[in-house]
Amino acid sequence: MTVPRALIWTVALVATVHVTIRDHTFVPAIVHVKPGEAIVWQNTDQDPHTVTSGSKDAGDAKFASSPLIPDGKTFTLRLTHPGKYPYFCKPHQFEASMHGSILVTR
Ligand SMILES: [Cu+2]
Repeated sequence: MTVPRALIWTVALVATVHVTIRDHTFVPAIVHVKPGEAIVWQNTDQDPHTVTSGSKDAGDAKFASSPLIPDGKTFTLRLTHPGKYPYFCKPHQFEASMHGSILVTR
């Protein structure tokens, strides 16, 4: 079967980066994406986690925080502006492994 070139381009443009949350750890802790690419976190822990912008208690609100993500559920985020976006999990902000970074570059 021949796949039209236009379709291949479409697939490339909606590439998705996956982050797994397991044992209170974002894996991988640092992800690189292009503007607009989807980042999908999947929680595989029994404990709920969040993806919250910033690196401190209150966060910096560069993007809207996820709700608590239950076991087995996902949260999807797209960032359109290049930059470095540190993030953390609100309930476990004092655990080093519950911090991560998103690097958005053109
Ligand atoms: Cu957490």
